[in-house]
This record gives sequence, C-alpha cells and structure tokens, in this order.
Amino acid sequence: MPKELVLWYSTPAKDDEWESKSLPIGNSYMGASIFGGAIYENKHREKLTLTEKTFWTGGPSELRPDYRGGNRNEQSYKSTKAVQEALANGEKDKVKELLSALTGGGDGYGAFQTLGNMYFTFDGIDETVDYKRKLNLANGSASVCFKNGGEYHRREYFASHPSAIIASKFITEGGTHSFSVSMDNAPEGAEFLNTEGEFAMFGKLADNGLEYYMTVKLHTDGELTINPVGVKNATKTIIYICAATDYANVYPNYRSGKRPSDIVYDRISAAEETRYGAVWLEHQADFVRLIDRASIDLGAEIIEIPTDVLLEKYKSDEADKNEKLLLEEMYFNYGRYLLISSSRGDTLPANLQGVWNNTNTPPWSSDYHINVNLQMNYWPAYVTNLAQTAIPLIDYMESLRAPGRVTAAEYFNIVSDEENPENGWIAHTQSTPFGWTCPGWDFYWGWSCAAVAWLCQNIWEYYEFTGDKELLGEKIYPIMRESARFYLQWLIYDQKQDRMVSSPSYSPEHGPVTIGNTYEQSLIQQFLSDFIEASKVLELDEELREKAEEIKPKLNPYHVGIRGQLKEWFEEDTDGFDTSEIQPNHRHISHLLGLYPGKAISQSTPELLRAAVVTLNERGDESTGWARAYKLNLWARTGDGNRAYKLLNGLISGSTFPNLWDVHPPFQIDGNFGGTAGIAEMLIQSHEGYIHILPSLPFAWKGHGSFSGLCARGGFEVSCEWSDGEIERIEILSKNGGICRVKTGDDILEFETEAGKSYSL
Ligand code: FUC
Repeated sequence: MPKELVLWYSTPAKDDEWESKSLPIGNSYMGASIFGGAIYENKHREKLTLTEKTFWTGGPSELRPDYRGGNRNEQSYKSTKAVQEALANGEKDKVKELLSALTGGGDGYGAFQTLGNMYFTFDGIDETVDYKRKLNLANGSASVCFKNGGEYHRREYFASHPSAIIASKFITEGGTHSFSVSMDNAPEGAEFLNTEGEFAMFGKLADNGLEYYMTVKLHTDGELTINPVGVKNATKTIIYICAATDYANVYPNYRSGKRPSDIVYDRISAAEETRYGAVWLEHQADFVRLIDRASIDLGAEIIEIPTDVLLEKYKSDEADKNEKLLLEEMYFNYGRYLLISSSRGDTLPANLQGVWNNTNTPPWSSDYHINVNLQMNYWPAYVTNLAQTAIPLIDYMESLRAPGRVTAAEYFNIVSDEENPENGWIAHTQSTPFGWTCPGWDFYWGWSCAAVAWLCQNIWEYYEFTGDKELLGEKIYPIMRESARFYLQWLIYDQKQDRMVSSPSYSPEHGPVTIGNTYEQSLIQQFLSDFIEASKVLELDEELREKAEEIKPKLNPYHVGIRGQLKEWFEEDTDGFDTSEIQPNHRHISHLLGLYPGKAISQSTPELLRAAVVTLNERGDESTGWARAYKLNLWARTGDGNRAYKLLNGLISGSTFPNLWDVHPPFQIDGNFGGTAGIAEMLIQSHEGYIHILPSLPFAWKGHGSFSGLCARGGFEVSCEWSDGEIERIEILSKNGGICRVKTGDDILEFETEAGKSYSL
C-alpha cells in the first residue's frame, strides 16, 4: 500500500504567490490553483485561479484572414538550398545573410489564457486557528481547514477527470458560513450572468473569436443569494465549476462547432444528478487507480512538517535523513500527480505550465516547446506506469501533420499532393494548438529540424513499454512513417564530412550554425532505428524501411573531441570554427540525447560513454530547472548514482518553489516531470535490451527501500526491495509474455514468460 503523501502548509498563499505557493488540481481539461484564503478588505477570501486548456488566443481569426501557422513564404526552400550551398562552400557571411529567410512569422502565435481568479468572500471569519492547506497526492484532492472561534471550517476541492468538472464542498461545524462569489482578471469583454445558485461567465475572445463558457453552481443547505451570487447561513455547500470552449484541434479552422454552454451544462447536470458523494467516489477510483500503479519507498517515515518548512530545511542542508527521503519520495509522486492532472483524455497535451496559468501573457506563451520541453513532460509517462497520459501527446502530433506538410513544402520543398498525400511533415522549436509548425521568428532559436524526430521517440516508446500493437498501427506508426519520409528526403550528402547530413543545423539555442550537428544527426538516427523497428513489427513499408536502413549508418553522429568530450558540432576543434557563441555551461546539452532518452550511448559503448561524462562534467551541475532534471537523467544513465543524486538535490534545493513546482525561473513544469523520470531512471532502466534494476542507486538511498509498478520496455512491470544496497526481492509481471532479461549486479538472467504471470526472483 503506497504511503499517503500530502503537501501541506500552515499558511495560505498570498495574492501574488500563484506560482510559488498555490496548490494545483486538474482534470486535464481544466486546472485550478488553490490559495487557501487570505484576509482581503477585512474579510476572509478564498481564491482560485482557473484555466481551461484550450483557452488560447492566436490561430485563425477574422482579424487574420491570411493565417497560415506562421509560414510566410511559399518559396523559402530556395533560401534553405542557398544556405546549404553557402555552408558547404564555407561562405559564412552569406549564410548569416540568408538565415533571416529561414524564419516564420509571429502573427497569430497567441498564448494560453487564464479564465481569471474566482473569489469566495466570507462573512464572519475573523481568524484561522489551526490552519492547514493540503494537497493530497494519494487521492487527488486539496483541502483547507481551520477554526474560527467555536466554528470548524473545511473546504475540499478536486478535479474529476471522468466528470470533467471541478467540485468542491464547504463544510462548517459549530456554526455556519456565508460567502459571495466574484471574479477578477477575467477575459476582456467577458459577460456575467447571476442567477440563483449560479455564477456564469461567457464570451468570445477578441483575438480569435474563440467562444467560451464557464459556470459555477452552488447547492447549499443555507439560503442562496443572487446579487451577489452566494450563500448565507449554510453548514454545507457544494460547488461545481465547469468551463469549455469551442476549440477543436482540427486543421485549418480549429473549431468544434459545438456550443461551449452545451458542453458545460451537460457535464454539470450529469454531476448534479450523480451527486457530490458519487462524483467524489468516481474521481477517487479513477485517480487512485492511476497514482497507485507505481510507488517508491526510499525508507522515509511520514512526519508532521509543513512542506515549505521541509523544503527550506532541505535547501539549507538542515534536513535529517528521513526528511530528505520524504521530500524525494514526494517529489517523485508529485510529478506523477501533475501528469495525471494535466494530460489525459481528448484534449491538448500538458503545456509549459501543465494546465495551470494565472495570466494572459505567460512566459513563452505557455506553449508547446519541442526542442526539449514537451518531450521532457512525457519522460515519466511510461516508466512510472502512466502510459495513457501520453495519448494527448500522440493526438497532438497527429494534429501537427497537416499544417506540418505546409512547412515541409515551403521551407524544404517536400511536397504532399494527391499522388503522395502524406509525403512529409515537420515542425520546429515551438508550436501552438493552432498548427504552428514553421521555424521561429528568429533562426537562432527557432530552427529545429530534429524536433519531430525527437517527439517520435516519445511516442515510439509507448509501444516499446506497452507492446500495444493496435495503437502503434492506428495512431503512432502513421506519424512515424510520414516523419521518415520527411527525413529521408531532407538529408543530403556532404562531401567534406562524408556523411548524410541535416543542413543547416542548429543545436538548440547554442553555438554556430553548422552542417550536421550532433543534436540533429543523433536524433534522426535514433528515429530511423525506431522507424525501422516499427515497420518490422507491423510488417509494412518494406521499401521505405530499406531506404532508412541504408541511410541510418551514414549519419555517423558521434565524434569525440580533443578534450575527450562528445562533440556538439562536427566542426568543433577544427581551425576556423566559430566559438564566439559557445557557452561552456549552456543549459541545453543536446548532443547527449543519444545517452538519454536515446539508446546509442550506453554501457555497451564505453568510449562514447566516457566522452559523454567528460561533456557532462564540462557543462557543470548548476542550471535552470529543466536542465538540472535533464542532467539527472543523463547521470542516471551513466550509472553514477551519487552524481545523479547530486543533481536531484540541486533540482529540489535550487529549482523548486514551496508548492514543489519547478523553477526555470519562472515556473515551468518540465523540470517536475524530468525530475520524476530521473528518479525512476536511477531505480530501473531498460534501454539496453534487458531490465537493469537499481542501475544508479545512490549511497543516500542504500539503506532499505523498495519500488513497485515501475515499467520496463517489453511490457514488464517491476517491483523490487533492497537492503544495504543489495536486492532482496524482485517481482516481474509480464503483461504480454515473451522473453524477459534482467540484470542484477553483473549477471543477466533470461527466461520465458507468460502473459499475465508474475515472476519472483
Ligand atoms: C527552451 C529553453 C528555454 C525555455 C523555453 C520554454 O527553448 O531554451 O530555456 O525553457 O524552452
């Protein structure tokens, strides 16, 4: 039975502490951040910041009749060709001059919006004694409770995925509660409708005409008030919140044609009919089923300490062993909690802030960055037994194919037509819910030809971990096949390098523009490996596979430099190589993707592994949130558990807010997900054709610990217990049957399994 891990605080979050202290709940469609009630104009006021994941500006609009996902010139491919030639001829000035053509527009990019802040302003609450604000990771709920004189107040909140609503119950014992509902930071031009027991907000976004509707319904044993909407003298009030838009991820219009109010009232009425208790039980069953699938126990005992105090102790190195382990266990499960809460069902994937947002101008638009961030969001999905959280990612990639064909045609002259309708798609560094696939508006961060190859790795792993051939055939493979067509047409032969190359290439946000950098070569090579495998599994596309088999070895991505480092650029260490833009500690470490999440650099390639370690040491351990998480995974793959642990320490101490959200800064959720994946990667790996148990167990975790339900490629679910660093028990559930290989210590054990059977070792 997993531990009941709870984040808790003895104070509310202040108005301006959304990113650092509010507590997130979400059902993937909607998010709410709970502040817990502060005194405002002499009254106790609960604050909730609300979001709906599809509530975005940008995209097609009457204001932008020419919207084309940022693609701005049908003949940009001519510039691409010219840059390729200039690069091959070493004409650096010409390259610089031409690069501005390899950019996209910015008009209509848009941003993730907030629905605003909802307030419940109470009468008669003068004090909050014995105050506790909690986020229960075990059952997916938040709560606030305190005493006010002789009254006991408790408010509970949860976001139900099956009901697609946010529900709350306010209870008062020894007295009553009276409150009114209001909002601020609502969308500009929003209209409000107050009726008995209901507060509704609706409108159209001025930018793109996106329609939205949100309503808050109250059921109480007290009296309902209308102006303002609220309740009086109640001991119990039930609140349902639901919001929807008319967005649909369908190119090129991106509208569903459905009325958001219909969606909202269908959901709310269903919940009203089911009643609160049953909605809660349904949510419980749904949430617990997922969160309980995997757990880790590093040996910590639960102690009574507020999470912000615990974090402070951890940061100042005053935490004792138990406190440290407790926070690490919590960090692991928090990542899983956030993924369950922000990525399920028929909606968009988790964005840079998951599904939470308090502003209409969030950093990087809170978009889908695909030169590391979106990929990292899904790193914990498979290994921590939450494969279905990746479905929104797969669907999102599918939705980018149609607009991505436009970008492939315009910038690469890879054209889909009636004869070849799926001839290749591509996307670059950043994307939106409205099919934004062009390069960014500045080449130096915006060009990222390998982004799609990298994303394909994420979705191919769905099959590797689950063995779900049906989903592979239906959803994953078609995306991979069209991506393969793109890359096989895009790569060109470079005489000087005697390789097939991606050119021009740009290592994410770092260094000079070159031919065939390690980032692009390695990701495309890994992708071709995966594509070959996928086409074999499905016995499809022999011709395309043969082409991939022929090209794959010619990419030759990895090269060791004079310091023993793994080179980021092929031309590195040669005369005339432009080092002016190189930052030794740059946060991106894109040339090590073959080590993690890729498979090309591993224990079985010791020379490359050594070079990767040199590179990791050169880059250093300090960085932004996601970059620390990135290096944690990389170190875990090297087998150096203590160093991986150091990175985990740095991530928690240096890049974590009191609500345990990751700090880039600002808040960016990728680091949470990367951190969770990294912890799993220290405990189990399966990228070398066998399951490696405790591959990177740090000294700090050696005592006594266990994990259960972590997943390995091949469809295996693994549990393990250890003492003094020695494995005491392993249990492997084979979901699909087949051969199981397990490495413990130096030996690899191999045995045949039957589907559905567990094996104890
Ligand atoms: C990548 C990073 C930035 C930031 C942004 C959202 O491009 O280089 O640091 O995380 O994504």
